[in-house]
Amino acid sequence: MHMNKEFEKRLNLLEITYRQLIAKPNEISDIGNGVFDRYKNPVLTAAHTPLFWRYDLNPVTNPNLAERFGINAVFNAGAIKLNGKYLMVARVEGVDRKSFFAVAESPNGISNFTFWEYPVDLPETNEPDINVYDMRLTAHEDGWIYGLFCTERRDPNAPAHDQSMAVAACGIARTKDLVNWERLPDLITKSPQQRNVVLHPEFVDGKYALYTRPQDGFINAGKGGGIGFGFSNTMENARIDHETIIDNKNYHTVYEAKNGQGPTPIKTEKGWLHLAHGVRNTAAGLRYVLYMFMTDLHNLTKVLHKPAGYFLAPEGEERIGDVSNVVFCNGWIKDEDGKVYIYYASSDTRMHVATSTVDKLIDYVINTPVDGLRSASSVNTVYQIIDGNKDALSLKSLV
Ligand code: M1P
Repeated sequence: MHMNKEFEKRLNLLEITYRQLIAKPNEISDIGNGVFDRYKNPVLTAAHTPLFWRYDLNPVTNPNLAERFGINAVFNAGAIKLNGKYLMVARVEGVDRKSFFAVAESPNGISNFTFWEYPVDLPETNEPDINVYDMRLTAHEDGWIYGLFCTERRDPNAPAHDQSMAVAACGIARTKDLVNWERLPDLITKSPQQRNVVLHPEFVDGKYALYTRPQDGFINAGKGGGIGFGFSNTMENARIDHETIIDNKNYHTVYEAKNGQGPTPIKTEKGWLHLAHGVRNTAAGLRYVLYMFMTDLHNLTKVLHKPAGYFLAPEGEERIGDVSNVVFCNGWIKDEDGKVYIYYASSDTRMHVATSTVDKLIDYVINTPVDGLRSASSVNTVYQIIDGNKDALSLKSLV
């Protein structure tokens, strides 16, 4: 096959750049806060998608080696460890704004993430999805790996002049290997909008337990917006008749406008560890941060501990992207040794990792002061720490 010089040069450069990116090591970025470590490089970006997805590599049909399928962003990934590999099921968004899912794997969880050859071939229901995104993976005790995601379709009641009104529902698919997926009917609840639905990994009294996020509008929470919880008898025709709000939005907090469950909670000896996102409105638009809480091992609706404020907020380049001032997490992996890999997206653009341990996260959730909901309470908390430190310092001088 004849390749013109320009084509050859361009292909060579593209391949070198891609290989360098995939081979790039990653390291902890700074001293951190004692709870988690951030890393210098994002772990997945649009540039990590294979060249053979984006380019027709045939010099006859594409002599200029022009990009044929542009990728805009890679973000909001579900995560799971399978057969010794750290896997993310990323939301890959094309320049056409449509998202789809694709699996990327890494040998160590912090670098060298490489996409599998093909994106996920997700079956559809009778009502085709317009856009799918934000998959949460749950290895359920029934033996399946479930992927719950948002399926978005135009609001059938939208007037012709409004081309942005949409309905978000929870799509459900299951797999054993992340290659072959079985699509199940969408979740039915009483809420007109559902996003951020997450399957609990264990049965509760023989039922499937799900975290939900009922909303009145597609963007605005309206009367909804908290993290809900409900039961379904089956996942083949999932239906929640009653949702209980276990963690509500709250005035003058980082989850004032709305919130949503992040990844599947992690079971610990002290309770279930939850990571969630909280949203508040500002003059510069919505600000998304991550926060944590812990629920009771036996009563999943009972919040035992909830630190004040955010756990992780956008920093540096994380603050800039397609939807700036956003961090979002729908995937984390707890390793056999207790290390936790938190995969979070910044500004709807790229994926990062932060690492911690189950012990550190338990300590964070239990021992960080709660939100007193008033400035005076915050001052009181600082006073307590200062006074406690006097004792600590005088003890130190005795050592
Ligand atoms: O743009 C920020 C996020 O907005 C939505 O989050 P929520 O469901 O809480 O409203 C989602 O579209 C999410 O994908 C996106 O990252």
